[in-house]
Amino acid sequence: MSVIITVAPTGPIASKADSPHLPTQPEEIAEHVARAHAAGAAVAHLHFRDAQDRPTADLTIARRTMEAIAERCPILIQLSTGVGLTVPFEEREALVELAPQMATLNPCTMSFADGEFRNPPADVRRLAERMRELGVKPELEVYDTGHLDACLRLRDAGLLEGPLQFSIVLGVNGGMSATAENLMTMVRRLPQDAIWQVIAIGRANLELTAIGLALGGNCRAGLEDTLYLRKGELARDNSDLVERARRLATDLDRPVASVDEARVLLGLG
Ligand code: KMH
Ligand code: ZN
Repeated sequence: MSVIITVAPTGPIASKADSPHLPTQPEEIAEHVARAHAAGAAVAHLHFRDAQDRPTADLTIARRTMEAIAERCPILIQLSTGVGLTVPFEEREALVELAPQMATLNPCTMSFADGEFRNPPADVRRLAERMRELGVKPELEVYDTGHLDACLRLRDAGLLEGPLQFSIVLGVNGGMSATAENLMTMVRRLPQDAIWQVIAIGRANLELTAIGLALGGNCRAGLEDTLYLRKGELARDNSDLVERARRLATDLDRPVASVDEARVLLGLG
């Protein structure tokens, strides 16, 4: 089965002080995404920053970034509705009005690093409903087993249509830790027809990405998840991390999906 590689170029947490290579402004992000697409990424998971590099759900910035990417490559767009810890849910959910092919749906409120990541049940249900109306495919970000159960309840309530698409997120302080055992526990609990990828934050990124690929999952690569290519060496570009994911997949004898193949595999029509 082909591997869908998602590039996550920016995220909501790191700053240019953490790595001068982090793209934060529309044109920078578009340049990184274009190089990541050339390296094998079929999906771009996008967070936006304002002029002061703070996480934002500003629709003008989002539109400008999406247009700058579309001018450069045909990569599929997955908007983060997680956005950032300090952004109100009402602003976060408005991003799906831009009708991207995909957007994330975070099913549960949780501690997240030193902050609180608010996803009240009624807000999550409203967002899931709106995504269904707009035909935006939810990418379900699960940080623990209870989050997976919450997604299955949304499905049973008719708010999510299968096959469900999951990101198993490991290594966030507040979610499950980044261990192979936790990954296996989650993979075993997924619905049979689920599409899934591993998102491993920090130093376990490479190992757990490799295990996820070996288990038949897709993968995510990018500076949102790790700023380092290897211990003590900052990744100079998102494409370096995508190249590494591509090598892992190829060495595991799994072809890397093109954008068109990814569109079919993800049921995007
Ligand atoms: N906003 C972060 C706290 C997502 O991309 O939807 C988590 C996040 C998940 O960004
Ligand atoms: Zn994200």
